[in-house]
Amino acid sequence: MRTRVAIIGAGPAGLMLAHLLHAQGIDVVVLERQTPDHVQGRIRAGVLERVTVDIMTRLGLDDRMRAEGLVEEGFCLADGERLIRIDIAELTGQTVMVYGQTEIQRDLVEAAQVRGLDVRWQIDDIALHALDSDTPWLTCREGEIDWHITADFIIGCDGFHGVSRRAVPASAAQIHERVYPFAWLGILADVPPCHHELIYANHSRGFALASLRSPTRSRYYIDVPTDTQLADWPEQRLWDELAMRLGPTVAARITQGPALEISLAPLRSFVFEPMRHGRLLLCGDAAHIVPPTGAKGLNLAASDVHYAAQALTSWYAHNDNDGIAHYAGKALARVWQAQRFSWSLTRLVHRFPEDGRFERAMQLAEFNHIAGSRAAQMAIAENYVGLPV
Ligand code: FAS
Ligand code: PHB
Repeated sequence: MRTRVAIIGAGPAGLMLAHLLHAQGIDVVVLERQTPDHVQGRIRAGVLERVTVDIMTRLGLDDRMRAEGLVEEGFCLADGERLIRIDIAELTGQTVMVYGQTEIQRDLVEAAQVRGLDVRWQIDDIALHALDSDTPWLTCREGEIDWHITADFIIGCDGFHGVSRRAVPASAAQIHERVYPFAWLGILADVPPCHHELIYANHSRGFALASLRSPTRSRYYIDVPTDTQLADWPEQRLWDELAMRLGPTVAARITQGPALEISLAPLRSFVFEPMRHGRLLLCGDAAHIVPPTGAKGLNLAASDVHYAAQALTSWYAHNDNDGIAHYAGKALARVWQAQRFSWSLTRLVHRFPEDGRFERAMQLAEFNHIAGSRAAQMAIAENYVGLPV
């Protein structure tokens, strides 16, 4: 089989890129290990930067997002009882959109079927070959059929546990990693949110996040030790802990309800370089992971896709190799900015077990600085809405 661009992974990165290239008349095939239901059932991100909203709009897939999504003009940092509001709209002229990754995934998968994108599900044993030639190829199995697929480019959009990154020779690879000493325990429930904006709370008992999906659906997180088991946290214990960490004023507005989903997510900062090896480009979690504190994961996948689509489109339209040659540099520059912001916000709103009195005093001083400085609030706001692509 011959195609122009073979994309591994039908998560948000893979499908956004496939749609963008398909819209340019570029032949793509998407190879996904899971079923559509499995991919659509994952509960992950919820805050969209402009780069992600713009891609969905360019694809003509923004109707439901605009109808059901919530435009957020600010968010809050809570230091004990004190709420510090970051007015992102006033400070940057921009907003973020609360619209679940599950919904984005559904919009992308449904449109792929309607628009006739070649997406293959339940594909096994993908192996990549000849990445540093002009005709890279891969082998894989679809049920009983063994495929040999030749392409001009292979795009690794297969997430942190995928195969693409591992196809880059170790001699050419560099890994930067920080694993955090806590995980996020998240609950999704069909109850009205306790606040119309997100609240990131740093409490003596630990971190808590009050987030939302709609006026009737809420998403909450607390941090827990990495060896935590879900069985350790019956729902009532989670609601009680949330109330303590968010403080009495906010707690009084929490509506409890049965969980639609409860999950644990480890926290890590991870960057793999290079994001291009020959004719293999890496996008999204396949190349980098951020702690979810900055809400950057999905949005970084979108910015990689933005640069990759631009590079591939000009390659096919103008035989211009410049975009491809500069893809890794451009994407990585924005990745490192988001890594810095996610790491610094994680440091601000979490209590690290190794922290002593001095580190805690530094957190308090940082909160005081933010509370009193427009410049400090501006720095947080411009990173939260997303730096320009
Ligand atoms: P994805 O992981 O979404 O998609 C990769 C796809 O490749 C998957 O469908 C997978 O099945 C497929 N694949 C893997 N290996 C394959 C193989 N060998 N062959 C074929 N297909 C293969 N971000 C936030 O901003 N806020 C959050 O709250 C948040 N919560 C998260 C919670 C969890 C548990 C996780 C894991 C991530 C969370 N993120 C969050 C980050 C998340 O949003 C990711 O950044 C986003 O899903 C990245 O999208 P992709 O790069 O497309 O990777
Ligand atoms: C979420 O709503 O799932 C969410 C929001 C903001 C974050 C992380 C997760 O920083």
